[in-house]
Amino acid sequence: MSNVTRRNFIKAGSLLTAATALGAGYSHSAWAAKRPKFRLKYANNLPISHPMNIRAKEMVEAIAAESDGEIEIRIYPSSQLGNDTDTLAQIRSGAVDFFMLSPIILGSLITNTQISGVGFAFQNYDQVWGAMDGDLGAAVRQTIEDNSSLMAFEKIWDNGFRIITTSNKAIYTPADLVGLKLRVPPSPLWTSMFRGFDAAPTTINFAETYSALQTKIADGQENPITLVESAKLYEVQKYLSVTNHMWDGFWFLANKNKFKQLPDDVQALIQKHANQAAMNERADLVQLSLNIKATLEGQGMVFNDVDSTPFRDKLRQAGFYEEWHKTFGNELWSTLESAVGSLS
Ligand code: X2X
Repeated sequence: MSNVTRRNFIKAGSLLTAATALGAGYSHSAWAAKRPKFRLKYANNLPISHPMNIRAKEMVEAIAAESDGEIEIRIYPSSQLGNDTDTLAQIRSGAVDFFMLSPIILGSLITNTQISGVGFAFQNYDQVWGAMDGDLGAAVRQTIEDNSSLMAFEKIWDNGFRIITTSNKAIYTPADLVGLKLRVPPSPLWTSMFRGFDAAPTTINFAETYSALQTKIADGQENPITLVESAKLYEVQKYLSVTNHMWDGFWFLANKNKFKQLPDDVQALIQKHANQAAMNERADLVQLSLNIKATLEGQGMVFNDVDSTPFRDKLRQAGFYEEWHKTFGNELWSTLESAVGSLS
């Protein structure tokens, strides 16, 4: 793509359809002028500079190119169509065709999707991908398809291991979480986990998180380090405590009926490129995480490492693992434990 460079694109402020962007700069102008046969809408809540949106742009461009301009997917990043709660309603109704959403937020609709977010379960990416590309991911995708108007594509995208930032103190031990006004995404598991630490979790959609931190509605939040940078949370947060308390991903969700009404070859083409983009984004996030500490320290953030053992012990004493083992059931819980070891 000659003239539509990554920099011009990011300056654009919103992601255009592949056809429009490519029409502006791509050599195959013949099909770019063609009227697409399938015009689809894809929403997500991340900044356009996040690797997830960079790879999503490549994905829609590849789909447009390989379909000779017949498939146009317009991307709406940064919650442009509404916050996660609103957009979840839109994809359920079919007003939006695709939506990238954390399995833990999806848990507000389908409880068992939250299994991948159990606190301190995953210790490393070998465990994550062994589970999410294996039996646990398959079980969660099946429960999504069986219990909603949605379906999830095979490869989950990576959000990363979540850490805690605050404006007022470093977090070293569970005692530091007591009474902390902590923003969490809308999900029963998130609230339950931080109540287990006697924190004061407050449910706020990501779209409203920066302003909530700026106005001190919340003193802290928890997100992967790459999002602290891409969402510029360092502007309103001072301390970054490397808790790695949860791994989180993003399911590429489709409205099941609308997607299955597309011709089989169109479905296959979209899934091929979406799954490939997920694999590329996973690699991007690992690379990005290597140098991001220096970047954030350069922005004035103060880092500290954390020993996770006391945090896991506290959750155990609070009955968190017991509660969610009961909620998810023995079969799903043992699928998780077969990937990460015993949590009880
Ligand atoms: O809302 C969040 O914190 C985010 C962006 O990480 C998710 O979508 C779960």
